[in-house]
Amino acid sequence: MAVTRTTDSGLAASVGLTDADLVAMYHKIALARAVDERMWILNRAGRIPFVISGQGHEGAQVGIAWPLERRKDWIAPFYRSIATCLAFGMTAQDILMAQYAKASDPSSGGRQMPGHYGNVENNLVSLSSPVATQMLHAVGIALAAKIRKTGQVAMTSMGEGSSNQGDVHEGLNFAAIHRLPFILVIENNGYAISVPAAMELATLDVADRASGYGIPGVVVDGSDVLACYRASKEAVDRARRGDGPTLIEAKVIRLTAHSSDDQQTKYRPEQELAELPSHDALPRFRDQLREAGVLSEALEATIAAEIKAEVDAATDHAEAEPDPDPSTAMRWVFAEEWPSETPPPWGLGSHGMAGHEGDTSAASGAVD
Ligand SMILES: Cc1ncc(C[n+]2csc(CCOP(=O)(O)OP(=O)(O)O)c2C)c(N)n1
Ligand SMILES: [Mg+2]
Repeated sequence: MAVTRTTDSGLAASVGLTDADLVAMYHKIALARAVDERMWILNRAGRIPFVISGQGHEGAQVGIAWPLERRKDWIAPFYRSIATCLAFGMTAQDILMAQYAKASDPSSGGRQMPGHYGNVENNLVSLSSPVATQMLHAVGIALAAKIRKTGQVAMTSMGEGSSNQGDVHEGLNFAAIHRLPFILVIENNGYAISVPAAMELATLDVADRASGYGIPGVVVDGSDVLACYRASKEAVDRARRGDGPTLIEAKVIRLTAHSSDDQQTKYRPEQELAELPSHDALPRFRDQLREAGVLSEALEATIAAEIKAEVDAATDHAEAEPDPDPSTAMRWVFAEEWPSETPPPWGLGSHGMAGHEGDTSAASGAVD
Protein backbone atom coordinates (compact mmCIF):
# COMPACT_ATOMS: atom_id res chain seq x y z
CA MET A 1 0.00 0.00 0.00
CA ALA A 2 3.04 2.28 -0.35
CA VAL A 3 2.55 5.75 -1.78
CA THR A 4 5.16 6.18 -4.48
CA ARG A 5 5.25 9.98 -4.87
CA THR A 6 8.21 11.72 -3.31
CA THR A 7 6.37 14.88 -2.25
CA ASP A 8 3.01 14.98 -0.56
CA SER A 9 -0.04 16.36 -2.32
CA GLY A 10 -1.36 19.86 -1.72
CA LEU A 11 -4.44 18.24 -0.23
CA ALA A 12 -2.40 16.47 2.45
CA ALA A 13 -0.32 19.59 3.11
CA SER A 14 -3.48 21.68 3.50
CA VAL A 15 -4.35 19.74 6.66
CA GLY A 16 -0.82 19.06 7.87
CA LEU A 17 -0.92 15.35 6.98
CA THR A 18 0.95 13.15 4.52
CA ASP A 19 -0.42 11.28 1.51
CA ALA A 20 0.21 8.07 3.44
CA ASP A 21 -2.06 9.40 6.22
CA LEU A 22 -4.82 10.14 3.71
CA VAL A 23 -4.54 6.67 2.20
CA ALA A 24 -4.60 5.11 5.68
CA MET A 25 -7.74 7.11 6.52
CA TYR A 26 -9.40 6.00 3.29
CA HIS A 27 -8.44 2.41 4.08
CA LYS A 28 -10.17 2.56 7.50
CA ILE A 29 -13.33 4.14 6.07
CA ALA A 30 -13.56 1.55 3.30
CA LEU A 31 -12.78 -1.27 5.76
CA ALA A 32 -15.53 -0.12 8.10
CA ARG A 33 -18.01 -0.13 5.21
CA ALA A 34 -16.92 -3.60 4.13
CA VAL A 35 -17.20 -5.02 7.66
CA ASP A 36 -20.63 -3.43 8.02
CA GLU A 37 -21.87 -4.80 4.71
CA ARG A 38 -20.61 -8.25 5.68
CA MET A 39 -22.51 -8.02 8.97
CA TRP A 40 -25.80 -7.45 7.12
CA ILE A 41 -25.16 -10.44 4.87
CA LEU A 42 -24.36 -12.62 7.88
CA ASN A 43 -27.49 -11.40 9.64
CA ARG A 44 -29.74 -12.13 6.68
CA ALA A 45 -28.05 -15.51 6.31
CA GLY A 46 -28.96 -16.32 9.90
CA ARG A 47 -25.36 -16.38 11.16
CA ILE A 48 -25.45 -13.36 13.52
CA PRO A 49 -28.51 -12.16 15.43
CA PHE A 50 -28.52 -8.39 15.13
CA VAL A 51 -26.81 -5.54 13.28
CA ILE A 52 -26.64 -1.92 14.22
CA SER A 53 -24.85 -0.19 11.47
CA GLY A 54 -22.36 2.65 11.07
CA GLN A 55 -22.91 3.13 7.33
CA GLY A 56 -22.95 6.84 6.52
CA HIS A 57 -21.06 7.76 9.72
CA GLU A 58 -17.66 6.30 8.80
CA GLY A 59 -16.03 9.36 7.21
CA ALA A 60 -16.82 11.55 10.19
CA GLN A 61 -15.74 8.88 12.65
CA VAL A 62 -12.34 8.31 11.04
CA GLY A 63 -11.69 12.03 10.51
CA ILE A 64 -12.57 12.77 14.14
CA ALA A 65 -10.70 9.85 15.71
CA TRP A 66 -7.53 10.52 13.70
CA PRO A 67 -5.95 13.33 15.80
CA LEU A 68 -6.27 11.34 19.01
CA GLU A 69 -3.26 9.36 20.14
CA ARG A 70 -3.83 5.61 20.13
CA ARG A 71 -3.22 3.75 23.40
CA LYS A 72 -2.82 7.06 25.19
CA ASP A 73 -6.11 8.91 24.75
CA TRP A 74 -9.51 7.36 25.47
CA ILE A 75 -12.74 6.98 23.52
CA ALA A 76 -16.12 5.96 24.92
CA PRO A 77 -17.87 4.94 21.69
CA PHE A 78 -21.50 4.13 20.84
CA TYR A 79 -23.17 1.35 18.88
CA ARG A 80 -22.50 2.92 15.46
CA SER A 81 -18.79 3.45 16.20
CA ILE A 82 -17.36 0.65 14.05
CA ALA A 83 -15.11 3.02 12.08
CA THR A 84 -14.09 4.82 15.28
CA CYS A 85 -13.06 1.50 16.85
CA LEU A 86 -11.19 0.43 13.70
CA ALA A 87 -9.38 3.78 13.55
CA PHE A 88 -8.43 3.41 17.21
CA GLY A 89 -6.87 -0.03 16.96
CA MET A 90 -9.57 -2.70 16.76
CA THR A 91 -9.55 -5.04 13.76
CA ALA A 92 -12.22 -6.43 11.45
CA GLN A 93 -11.76 -9.71 13.29
CA ASP A 94 -12.37 -8.05 16.67
CA ILE A 95 -15.64 -6.58 15.37
CA LEU A 96 -16.87 -9.85 13.88
CA MET A 97 -15.92 -11.83 16.99
CA ALA A 98 -18.25 -9.55 18.94
CA GLN A 99 -21.01 -10.01 16.37
CA TYR A 100 -20.73 -13.78 16.69
CA ALA A 101 -20.37 -13.49 20.51
CA LYS A 102 -17.56 -16.04 20.53
CA ALA A 103 -15.70 -17.11 23.65
CA SER A 104 -12.56 -15.28 22.54
CA ASP A 105 -14.39 -12.09 21.49
CA PRO A 106 -12.06 -9.36 22.79
CA SER A 107 -14.93 -6.94 23.51
CA SER A 108 -16.57 -9.07 26.21
CA GLY A 109 -16.06 -12.80 25.62
CA GLY A 110 -19.53 -12.87 24.09
CA ARG A 111 -21.31 -11.24 27.07
CA GLN A 112 -22.20 -7.88 25.60
CA MET A 113 -25.13 -6.95 23.38
CA PRO A 114 -24.29 -7.03 19.65
CA GLY A 115 -22.67 -3.77 18.57
CA HIS A 116 -21.35 -3.05 22.08
CA TYR A 117 -17.66 -3.00 21.27
CA GLY A 118 -14.91 -2.29 23.77
CA ASN A 119 -11.20 -2.89 23.86
CA VAL A 120 -9.08 -2.53 26.96
CA GLU A 121 -5.80 -2.58 25.03
CA ASN A 122 -6.86 0.32 22.87
CA ASN A 123 -8.52 2.48 25.55
CA LEU A 124 -11.99 1.94 24.08
CA VAL A 125 -14.59 1.88 26.86
CA SER A 126 -17.21 -0.87 26.69
CA LEU A 127 -20.68 0.47 25.88
CA SER A 128 -23.72 0.53 28.09
CA SER A 129 -27.07 -0.03 26.37
CA PRO A 130 -28.87 3.00 27.86
CA VAL A 131 -27.86 5.78 25.49
CA ALA A 132 -25.61 8.65 26.70
CA THR A 133 -24.31 6.87 29.81
CA GLN A 134 -20.91 6.92 28.11
CA MET A 135 -20.89 10.68 28.64
CA LEU A 136 -20.20 10.33 32.35
CA HIS A 137 -17.65 7.59 31.78
CA ALA A 138 -15.68 9.80 29.39
CA VAL A 139 -15.93 12.91 31.58
CA GLY A 140 -14.71 10.81 34.51
CA ILE A 141 -11.73 9.66 32.47
CA ALA A 142 -10.98 13.27 31.52
CA LEU A 143 -11.17 14.24 35.20
CA ALA A 144 -8.73 11.47 36.11
CA ALA A 145 -6.38 12.58 33.32
CA LYS A 146 -6.41 16.13 34.64
CA ILE A 147 -5.85 15.13 38.26
CA ARG A 148 -3.06 12.76 37.31
CA LYS A 149 -1.57 15.22 34.78
CA THR A 150 -1.22 12.48 32.17
CA GLY A 151 -1.82 14.71 29.14
CA GLN A 152 -4.56 12.36 27.94
CA VAL A 153 -7.74 13.45 26.16
CA ALA A 154 -11.09 11.67 26.49
CA MET A 155 -13.70 11.70 23.73
CA THR A 156 -17.18 10.29 23.58
CA SER A 157 -19.64 10.07 20.71
CA MET A 158 -23.39 9.61 20.44
CA GLY A 159 -26.37 10.47 18.28
CA GLU A 160 -28.38 13.70 18.37
CA GLY A 161 -31.29 11.89 20.02
CA SER A 162 -29.06 10.72 22.85
CA SER A 163 -27.78 14.27 23.33
CA ASN A 164 -31.11 15.10 25.00
CA GLN A 165 -30.42 12.85 27.98
CA GLY A 166 -29.75 14.49 31.36
CA ASP A 167 -26.30 12.89 31.58
CA VAL A 168 -25.14 15.08 28.69
CA HIS A 169 -26.05 18.31 30.47
CA GLU A 170 -24.45 17.19 33.71
CA GLY A 171 -21.31 15.96 31.99
CA LEU A 172 -20.81 19.03 29.80
CA ASN A 173 -21.43 21.43 32.66
CA PHE A 174 -18.92 19.63 34.88
CA ALA A 175 -16.32 19.25 32.11
CA ALA A 176 -16.63 22.92 31.18
CA ILE A 177 -16.38 24.24 34.76
CA HIS A 178 -13.23 22.20 35.39
CA ARG A 179 -11.80 22.72 31.87
CA LEU A 180 -11.36 18.99 31.42
CA PRO A 181 -9.54 17.52 28.40
CA PHE A 182 -12.80 16.30 26.93
CA ILE A 183 -14.55 16.22 23.54
CA LEU A 184 -18.21 15.44 22.94
CA VAL A 185 -18.98 14.31 19.40
CA ILE A 186 -22.59 14.34 18.27
CA GLU A 187 -23.13 12.30 15.11
CA ASN A 188 -26.37 13.87 13.92
CA ASN A 189 -28.00 11.55 11.38
CA GLY A 190 -31.41 13.19 11.56
CA TYR A 191 -33.21 10.32 13.29
CA ALA A 192 -33.55 8.62 16.64
CA ILE A 193 -34.82 5.28 15.37
CA SER A 194 -37.97 6.50 13.54
CA VAL A 195 -38.25 9.93 15.21
CA PRO A 196 -37.01 12.77 12.96
CA ALA A 197 -34.66 15.41 14.37
CA ALA A 198 -37.36 18.10 14.37
CA MET A 199 -39.26 16.03 16.94
CA GLU A 200 -36.14 15.53 19.08
CA LEU A 201 -34.68 19.03 19.13
CA ALA A 202 -36.13 22.54 19.05
CA THR A 203 -32.90 23.86 17.52
CA LEU A 204 -31.37 22.95 14.18
CA ASP A 205 -27.92 22.36 15.64
CA VAL A 206 -27.07 20.52 18.85
CA ALA A 207 -23.79 22.51 18.78
CA ASP A 208 -25.78 25.68 19.64
CA ARG A 209 -26.02 24.38 23.17
CA ALA A 210 -22.26 24.66 23.67
CA SER A 211 -22.45 28.40 24.39
CA GLY A 212 -24.70 27.60 27.35
CA TYR A 213 -21.76 25.73 28.88
CA GLY A 214 -19.18 28.34 27.91
CA ILE A 215 -17.36 26.04 25.48
CA PRO A 216 -16.89 26.06 21.69
CA GLY A 217 -19.52 24.28 19.62
CA VAL A 218 -18.63 23.35 16.05
CA VAL A 219 -20.87 22.08 13.26
CA VAL A 220 -19.06 20.09 10.62
CA ASP A 221 -20.15 18.38 7.41
CA GLY A 222 -19.81 14.68 8.21
CA SER A 223 -19.37 13.80 4.54
CA ASP A 224 -16.18 15.90 4.46
CA VAL A 225 -13.54 13.71 6.11
CA LEU A 226 -10.85 16.37 6.23
CA ALA A 227 -13.19 19.02 7.64
CA CYS A 228 -13.98 16.53 10.40
CA TYR A 229 -10.27 15.93 10.92
CA ARG A 230 -9.58 19.69 11.19
CA ALA A 231 -12.39 20.27 13.68
CA SER A 232 -11.19 17.38 15.80
CA LYS A 233 -7.53 18.38 15.63
CA GLU A 234 -8.40 21.81 16.94
CA ALA A 235 -10.47 20.30 19.76
CA VAL A 236 -7.74 17.81 20.69
CA ASP A 237 -5.05 20.53 20.70
CA ARG A 238 -7.27 22.73 22.84
CA ALA A 239 -7.98 19.92 25.30
CA ARG A 240 -4.29 18.97 25.46
CA ARG A 241 -3.33 22.60 26.18
CA GLY A 242 -5.63 22.60 29.18
CA ASP A 243 -8.18 24.94 27.62
CA GLY A 244 -11.11 22.59 28.16
CA PRO A 245 -13.82 20.77 26.23
CA THR A 246 -15.32 21.18 22.76
CA LEU A 247 -18.63 19.99 21.36
CA ILE A 248 -18.34 18.81 17.74
CA GLU A 249 -21.53 18.09 15.83
CA ALA A 250 -21.01 16.15 12.60
CA LYS A 251 -23.97 16.14 10.24
CA VAL A 252 -23.99 12.58 8.96
CA ILE A 253 -26.43 10.28 7.19
CA ARG A 254 -27.87 6.98 8.24
CA LEU A 255 -27.61 4.87 5.10
CA THR A 256 -29.36 1.86 6.61
CA ALA A 257 -32.37 1.22 8.79
CA HIS A 258 -31.84 1.91 12.49
CA SER A 259 -30.99 -1.75 12.95
CA SER A 260 -31.53 -5.11 11.31
CA ASP A 261 -34.90 -5.26 13.13
CA ASP A 262 -36.20 -2.00 11.64
CA GLN A 263 -37.87 -1.18 8.33
CA GLN A 264 -37.05 2.43 7.48
CA THR A 265 -39.30 2.64 4.41
CA LYS A 266 -42.18 2.88 6.92
CA TYR A 267 -41.08 6.34 8.03
CA ARG A 268 -38.48 7.78 5.60
CA PRO A 269 -39.71 9.29 2.33
CA GLU A 270 -38.66 7.51 -0.85
CA GLN A 271 -36.93 10.58 -2.23
CA GLU A 272 -34.86 11.06 0.92
CA LEU A 273 -33.64 7.47 0.67
CA ALA A 274 -32.83 7.89 -3.02
CA GLU A 275 -30.72 11.00 -2.33
CA LEU A 276 -28.68 9.51 0.52
CA PRO A 277 -25.77 8.17 -1.60
CA SER A 278 -24.96 11.70 -2.82
CA HIS A 279 -24.08 12.62 0.80
CA ASP A 280 -21.94 9.56 1.44
CA ALA A 281 -18.43 10.37 2.70
CA LEU A 282 -16.84 7.22 1.25
CA PRO A 283 -17.19 7.99 -2.50
CA ARG A 284 -16.67 11.68 -1.79
CA PHE A 285 -13.32 11.07 -0.08
CA ARG A 286 -12.32 8.58 -2.76
CA ASP A 287 -12.99 11.19 -5.49
CA GLN A 288 -11.10 13.82 -3.52
CA LEU A 289 -8.05 11.55 -3.21
CA ARG A 290 -8.23 10.61 -6.89
CA GLU A 291 -8.38 14.26 -7.95
CA ALA A 292 -5.43 15.12 -5.70
CA GLY A 293 -3.42 12.31 -7.30
CA VAL A 294 -3.18 10.46 -3.96
CA LEU A 295 -5.22 7.46 -5.02
CA SER A 296 -4.33 5.77 -8.29
CA GLU A 297 -6.45 3.04 -9.86
CA ALA A 298 -3.78 0.48 -8.98
CA LEU A 299 -3.61 1.58 -5.34
CA GLU A 300 -7.38 1.58 -5.06
CA ALA A 301 -7.52 -1.98 -6.41
CA THR A 302 -4.82 -3.09 -3.97
CA ILE A 303 -6.71 -1.58 -1.03
CA ALA A 304 -9.97 -3.20 -2.15
CA ALA A 305 -8.27 -6.60 -2.41
CA GLU A 306 -6.63 -6.20 1.03
CA ILE A 307 -9.93 -5.28 2.60
CA LYS A 308 -11.77 -8.19 1.02
CA ALA A 309 -9.09 -10.61 2.20
CA GLU A 310 -9.20 -9.15 5.72
CA VAL A 311 -12.99 -9.33 6.01
CA ASP A 312 -13.08 -12.86 4.54
CA ALA A 313 -10.39 -14.04 6.96
CA ALA A 314 -12.17 -12.34 9.88
CA THR A 315 -15.45 -14.05 8.98
CA ASP A 316 -13.79 -17.47 8.64
CA HIS A 317 -12.04 -17.03 11.97
CA ALA A 318 -15.19 -15.94 13.80
CA GLU A 319 -17.19 -18.78 12.25
CA ALA A 320 -14.61 -21.33 13.39
CA GLU A 321 -14.08 -20.08 16.97
CA PRO A 322 -15.96 -21.85 19.80
CA ASP A 323 -18.97 -20.30 21.52
CA PRO A 324 -18.60 -19.50 25.23
CA ASP A 325 -19.14 -22.50 27.52
CA PRO A 326 -22.67 -22.11 29.00
CA SER A 327 -21.31 -22.91 32.47
CA THR A 328 -19.36 -19.62 32.33
CA ALA A 329 -22.43 -17.48 31.56
CA MET A 330 -22.24 -15.52 34.82
CA ARG A 331 -18.52 -14.88 34.62
CA TRP A 332 -17.61 -11.19 34.21
CA VAL A 333 -21.26 -10.24 34.70
CA PHE A 334 -21.23 -9.81 38.48
CA ALA A 335 -18.28 -8.73 40.62
CA GLU A 336 -15.81 -11.45 41.33
CA GLU A 337 -12.91 -11.62 43.66
CA TRP A 338 -9.82 -10.21 42.04
CA PRO A 339 -7.50 -11.49 40.85
CA SER A 340 -9.45 -13.79 38.60
CA GLU A 341 -8.02 -15.27 35.43
CA THR A 342 -8.83 -12.00 33.70
CA PRO A 343 -6.84 -9.16 35.25
CA PRO A 344 -8.80 -5.98 35.83
CA PRO A 345 -8.22 -3.35 33.14
CA TRP A 346 -6.15 -1.15 35.46
CA GLY A 347 -3.71 -4.04 35.95
CA LEU A 348 -2.70 -5.67 39.18
CA GLY A 349 0.84 -4.30 38.95
CA SER A 350 2.91 -4.44 42.11
CA HIS A 351 0.21 -2.95 44.34
CA GLY A 352 -2.58 -5.45 43.77
CA MET A 353 -5.92 -4.01 44.83
CA ALA A 354 -4.35 -0.79 46.12
CA GLY A 355 -4.60 0.97 42.78
CA HIS A 356 -8.31 0.27 42.72
CA GLU A 357 -10.01 0.66 46.08
CA GLY A 358 -7.52 1.56 48.75
CA ASP A 359 -5.35 4.09 46.99
CA THR A 360 -6.78 7.56 47.35
CA SER A 361 -3.56 9.37 46.49
CA ALA A 362 -4.46 9.90 42.84
CA ALA A 363 -7.84 11.36 43.70
CA SER A 364 -6.62 13.63 46.47
CA GLY A 365 -5.55 16.54 44.25
CA ALA A 366 -8.06 19.32 43.75
CA VAL A 367 -9.28 19.98 40.25
CA ASP A 368 -7.87 23.39 39.45
C1 LIG B 1 -31.86 5.67 27.87
C2 LIG B 1 -32.33 4.97 26.64
N1 LIG B 1 -33.52 5.29 26.10
C3 LIG B 1 -33.92 4.68 24.97
C4 LIG B 1 -33.15 3.72 24.38
C5 LIG B 1 -33.62 3.04 23.09
N2 LIG B 1 -32.85 3.57 21.97
C6 LIG B 1 -31.82 2.88 21.46
S1 LIG B 1 -31.09 3.69 20.19
C7 LIG B 1 -32.18 4.98 20.31
C8 LIG B 1 -32.11 6.13 19.35
C9 LIG B 1 -30.95 7.01 19.58
O1 LIG B 1 -30.91 7.96 18.54
P1 LIG B 1 -29.64 8.82 18.31
O2 LIG B 1 -29.04 9.20 19.60
O3 LIG B 1 -29.96 9.91 17.37
O4 LIG B 1 -28.59 7.80 17.66
P2 LIG B 1 -28.69 7.05 16.25
O5 LIG B 1 -29.25 5.71 16.54
O6 LIG B 1 -29.56 7.86 15.36
O7 LIG B 1 -27.30 7.01 15.75
C10 LIG B 1 -33.09 4.76 21.33
C11 LIG B 1 -34.19 5.67 21.68
C12 LIG B 1 -31.92 3.40 24.97
N3 LIG B 1 -31.09 2.50 24.45
N4 LIG B 1 -31.53 4.05 26.09
MG1 LIG C 1 -29.66 9.99 15.33
